[in-house]
Amino acid sequence: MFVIRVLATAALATLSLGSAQAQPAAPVQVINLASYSFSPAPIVLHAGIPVTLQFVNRAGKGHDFTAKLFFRSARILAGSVEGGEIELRPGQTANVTLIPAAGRYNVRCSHAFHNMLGMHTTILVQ
Ligand SMILES: [Cu+2]
Repeated sequence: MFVIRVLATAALATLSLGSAQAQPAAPVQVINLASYSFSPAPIVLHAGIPVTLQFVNRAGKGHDFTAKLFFRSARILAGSVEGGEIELRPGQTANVTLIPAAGRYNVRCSHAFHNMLGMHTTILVQ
């Protein structure tokens, strides 16, 4: 029984490796959310180059990454962006792969008072 389980796990691992390799690899840019800041700040990206944004909420409360114009201007390749924002529960991580368009964009957390408390920055795509 143990052997079968090990073989099944190995087969699954091979399958998931295979599908990961089928995707074009994009460099990962980690974006940390904390109470009440984003880092890095500003967020600097290369125009026209695919990138995976990995949003990590390191706080013990919910935050979001709201950048409507940035997401509207970009070409989203993978991941879910609803209404120009990424909502993150405490400790949650979310990935979005996109091709950013050149420009300067505002980012904020839309939760009540968080922007006022300093939770905003800029995305520079150049
Ligand atoms: Cu917030």
